[in-house]
Amino acid sequence: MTRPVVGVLVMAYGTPNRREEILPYYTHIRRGRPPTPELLQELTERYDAIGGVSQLNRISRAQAEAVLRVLQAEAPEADWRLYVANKHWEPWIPDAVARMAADGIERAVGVVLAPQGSRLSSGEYFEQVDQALAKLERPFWFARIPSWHLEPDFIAAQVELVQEALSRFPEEEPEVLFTCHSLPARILEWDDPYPVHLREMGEEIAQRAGLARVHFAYQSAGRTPEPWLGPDVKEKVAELAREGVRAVLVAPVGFVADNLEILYDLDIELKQAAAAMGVRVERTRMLNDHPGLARALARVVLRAVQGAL
Ligand code: FEC
Repeated sequence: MTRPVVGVLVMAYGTPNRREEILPYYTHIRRGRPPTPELLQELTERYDAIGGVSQLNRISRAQAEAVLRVLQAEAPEADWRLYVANKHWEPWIPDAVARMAADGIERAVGVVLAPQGSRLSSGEYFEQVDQALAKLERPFWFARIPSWHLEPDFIAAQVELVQEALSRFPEEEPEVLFTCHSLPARILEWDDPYPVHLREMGEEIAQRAGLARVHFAYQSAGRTPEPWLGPDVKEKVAELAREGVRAVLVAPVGFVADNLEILYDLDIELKQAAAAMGVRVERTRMLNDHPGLARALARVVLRAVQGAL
């Protein structure tokens, strides 16, 4: 008997692979509006500060391939076909969907390399999928995974990262601050799950790691005039500093890889600002190639296609 073929579309944010790609990448993030020369210069300087480019595309691909290996080992009854695509840079999501159709995929599942859900986060990835599916002559069956923030293997991996980071504070117990990327505050008008997902992730990890207290903040808000979700991570550290706190552990649980928003916004910008306030800031390592991430994603993929195999 032939095994059922299942397409797995793993979607990531995307990053420019070289300097010349920063302008078109930034323009895509801004929905086709090119940035001002000042904004472009500022972003280029941020990439320069982390070594010229971000390794996000390479890490995302490796994470997707690890998910494929778990699926092949745990569910050999299906013939898993992996597709990796980005929201803001090539390989593009619509191209991947067209390729899946050309390859004869009839059943597929999509997952985003970000644990929490929002209409303006995971929702936008699936909008790109839906638009591409709508252009096909014969759209195929496509299961969506809008979020996976409480998946046990993911939580267990985060607990391990928090505990490892706490051991870097032998003399003082830090306050632990969980963060996600900020989003425009207008998401609060439509009961978006994003803030709840951040809180649920933090509380679950904190309870399992035995933390007495937790704090929440948003980071890396966009450079636009509209209000963004807060408190911003810098404001939150300043508030803790005013209360006499001198050590903070930041756990950026809304991200799964080393990327610009981690390596620049936290490791350079936040650490410098915190040092000026007399606060030592450390952050948890990112999941990157942690096997718990691949296991968690493989489990949610399997659940999403169960019944269709
Ligand atoms: O390593 C890299 O090169 C890529 C790092 C990167 C990640 C990332 C994750 C998220 N973003 C989210 C939402 C927004 C919204 C805007 C926005 C803007 C930027 C800019 C850069 C950038 N983002 Fe990003 N984001 C990353 C990089 N992001 C660069 C442009 C410069 C700037 O504003 O800093 C605002 C768009 C606008 O101007 O209208 C909104 C969300 C995530 C979390 C994960 C996800 O995939 O959803 C949400 C990584």
